[in-house]
Amino acid sequence: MIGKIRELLGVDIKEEKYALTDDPLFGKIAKAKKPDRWVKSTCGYCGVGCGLYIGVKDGRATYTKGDPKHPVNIGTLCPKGLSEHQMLYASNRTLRPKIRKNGKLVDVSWDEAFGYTAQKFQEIQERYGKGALAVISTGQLLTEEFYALGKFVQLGLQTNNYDGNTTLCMASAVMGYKQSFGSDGPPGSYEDIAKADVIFVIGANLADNHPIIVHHLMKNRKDKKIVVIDPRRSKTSQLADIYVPIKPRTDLALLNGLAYIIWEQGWYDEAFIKDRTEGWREFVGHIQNYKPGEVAHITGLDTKLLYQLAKLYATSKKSLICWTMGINQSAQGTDTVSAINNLAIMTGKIGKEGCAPFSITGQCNAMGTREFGFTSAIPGYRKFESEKDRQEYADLIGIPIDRIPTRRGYKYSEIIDAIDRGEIKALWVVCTNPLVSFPDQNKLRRALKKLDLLVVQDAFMSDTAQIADVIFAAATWGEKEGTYTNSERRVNKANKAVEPLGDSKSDFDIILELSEHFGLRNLLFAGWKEPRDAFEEIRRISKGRLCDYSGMTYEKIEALGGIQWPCNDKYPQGCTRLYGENMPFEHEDGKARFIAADWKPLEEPVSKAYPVLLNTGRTVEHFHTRTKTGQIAILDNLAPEAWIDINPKDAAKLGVKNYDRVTLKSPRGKVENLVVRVTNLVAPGQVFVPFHYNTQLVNTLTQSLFDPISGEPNYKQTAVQIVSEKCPQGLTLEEEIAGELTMEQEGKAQKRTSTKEGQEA
Ligand SMILES: Nc1nc2c(c(=O)[nH]1)N[C@H]1C(S)=C(S)[C@@H](COP(=O)(O)OP(=O)(O)OC[C@H]3O[C@@H](n4cnc5c(=O)[nH]c(N)nc54)[C@H](O)[C@@H]3O)O[C@H]1N2
Ligand SMILES: Nc1nc2c(c(=O)[nH]1)N[C@H]1C(S)=C(S)[C@@H](COP(=O)(O)OP(=O)(O)OC[C@H]3O[C@@H](n4cnc5c(=O)[nH]c(N)nc54)[C@H](O)[C@@H]3O)O[C@H]1N2
Ligand code: SF4
Ligand SMILES: [Mo]
Repeated sequence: MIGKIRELLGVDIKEEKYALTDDPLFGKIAKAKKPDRWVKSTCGYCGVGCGLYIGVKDGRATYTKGDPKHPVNIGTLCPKGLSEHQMLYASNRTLRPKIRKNGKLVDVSWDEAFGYTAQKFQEIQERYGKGALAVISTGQLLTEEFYALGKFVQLGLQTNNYDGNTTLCMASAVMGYKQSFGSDGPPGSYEDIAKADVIFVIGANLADNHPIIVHHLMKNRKDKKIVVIDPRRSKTSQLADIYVPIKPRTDLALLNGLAYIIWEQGWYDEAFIKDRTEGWREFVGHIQNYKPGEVAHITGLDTKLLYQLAKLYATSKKSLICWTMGINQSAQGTDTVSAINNLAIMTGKIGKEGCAPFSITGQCNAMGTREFGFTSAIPGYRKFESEKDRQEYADLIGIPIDRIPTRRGYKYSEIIDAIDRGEIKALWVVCTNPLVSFPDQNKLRRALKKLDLLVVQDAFMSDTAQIADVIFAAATWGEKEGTYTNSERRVNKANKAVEPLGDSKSDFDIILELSEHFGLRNLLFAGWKEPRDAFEEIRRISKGRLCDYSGMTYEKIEALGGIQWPCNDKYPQGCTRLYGENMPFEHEDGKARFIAADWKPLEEPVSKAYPVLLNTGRTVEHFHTRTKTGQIAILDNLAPEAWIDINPKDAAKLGVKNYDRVTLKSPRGKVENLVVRVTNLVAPGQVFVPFHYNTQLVNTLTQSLFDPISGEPNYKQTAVQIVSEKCPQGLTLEEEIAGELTMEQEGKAQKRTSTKEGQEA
């Protein structure tokens, strides 16, 4: 039996990876693995920010366990956290730097890798201009590394064509917060999730992707109402009191509609609106277009439900809205985020216990790059456009102001377009794997072929590393030190438990040593030896800013189990929530803004050729492009390949059952060999496929369609066709939708007038 279980779990007893407690070998293995020491650290996967201990035996990481004293997770971890130490020893780690010679990647010394790269970067920049070099980074380095990288790229290499995978992820939340409140920065805390009376979870599948937040969600469960708004019956929706099966990407209409009802019923907070906001009058004019009948039509929801939701949110004492990619990853992401903020400020549900418009972050340090990464802002939430901000920062670090760019350069997708046009010639990719994660893969791959030089800095032989000209072999989590900021602005300490594997180096050391080859180390990093030196500069340059670290030290962070910024003389222990009574909003006048934005239908709606809407996302076992989780047997064996969720009605039409294989096609490409899962979790006409797998690369299908403000891709809605062996012609369009499309095409679509029915509710 145990042998069988081992076989099923892919257990290799020789590697002493797993043993079951009733296994006779268990005692022996447990003893052999018993750590010599435990190193306190923080999980390096997602933005929840769980505290943990890494067990080390003979210089190898052998265990991970939750820190019972850490306020985020109180000893618990999700499956990825629990197996995190195994990630370090995957066979796909990059162990030494490499250069492509005669078409093959060969090991070289660090000196050669740095020397070659520096020479190439310089040649390209001299010949084509500074901006011909672009850099794409990540949300997964340590804050000290982000800060070093940002300084090096913006001030040293002097290219502002610098962005990160966070533009695929959190950019809409960032820009939405900026529009509404004058600055980035999630105002809430996990404590608010625990204490709220009502929680709206919109476009977020916490149960799979932020599992430990679910502990906070479940606190005081019987006294709270949970509403999950998602076109798909996600695992999280199964925890809800009210599940709201919204039509894909109609959230902005829903939120405007809820605002209308709250206004109509007088459920708003007049004093808060008067004292702390701007733009109310215009906003009230705007929402007149979102009467319940119209909104019911757009969203597919019943008007009674709309009234119920508006009432719940506005009239409960403590109401919180949290969201993630179902909102951000949309061509209307930024405005939808602001629409969430509108609801919070019209009801005064911000800056108070249990209240917040709360963007949950994705990667372990998506926040750190927002604070000090120098991509979309000058470190410390300063603006490129503001001369005052530029001067202040230049003075603080002692460099001439003219080194600081006066505007942000190209965003991620604009960088790819500029490569395609031949304008950008060299690309340095740090800690991200576009060859799986970026939309419209065929276009991306075409563009990358035009580069003169591709440098990839990765801890694993990612798909992108495999096509690189130069590889910088990076150390990863557990092998290096610094801080991560989690979703609730909590700065946590991550520590080094073991030495970098092989000849790999921490990203911090890579950046500092590379800067020497440009003669820039003294200008940018004078006296810096270790991450702590960067942290000390961060404390100094953030003093007085919203993301104030001045009151933090490494030691204090560890002692308190993380510290939520701002942390300074006023908030020596950190600050639980932003924008309370004594904290003005960050616009010049201290007030929040109502943002009047209109919902728009899909740019690429379903059609006769592509009658099904594809939704993409995640599963609990895997992290993104699987470089970290693909070789951890206990995770990978549970989800070894991509599947497609299909509604029983559509499955019947296609003549497919569970475990059959189908092909998906979009105007941009096709994905074959997807395993069918027939399920009511998706509605008819909609399918869901995880995006993790390079073997069934779903981003071949997704569009080059981006939010105009944030630049975030519209990953969640793609019109596709499904074909199966039995049904090679694929599905036909639902009659009702087909009818509507024809009407619209013929210009006969009538604007529906709203009905009065909802007002009875
Ligand atoms: N296991 C695991 N955990 C992770 C990650 C991982 O790769 N694996 N990645 C981390 C990162 S970087 C991120 S960004 C987060 C992402 O965490 P989530 O945002 O929770 O992840 P997704 O699965 O991409 O999408 C969330 C939900 O949006 C819904 N959705 C799709 N379209 C719409 C729509 O039009 N409206 C609404 N309201 N909802 C919609 C989807 O059905 C899905 O349930 O997870 C983090 N945690
Ligand atoms: N269709 C679709 N596509 C999506 C999404 C979706 O929902 N649907 N979600 C998007 C989102 S939210 C995100 S965040 C992106 C994520 O997309 P990516 O950023 O491409 O995904 P990761 O696999 O996390 O890539 C991180 C890379 O860094 C490497 N790495 C790990 N640790 C270190 C380290 O310490 N140093 C260095 N230098 N490298 C390291 C890993 O091996 C890996 O290659 O995907 C996006 N793509
Ligand atoms: S919830 Fe996130 S931070 Fe916590 S253990 Fe899991 S992956 Fe790590
Ligand atoms: Mo993300």
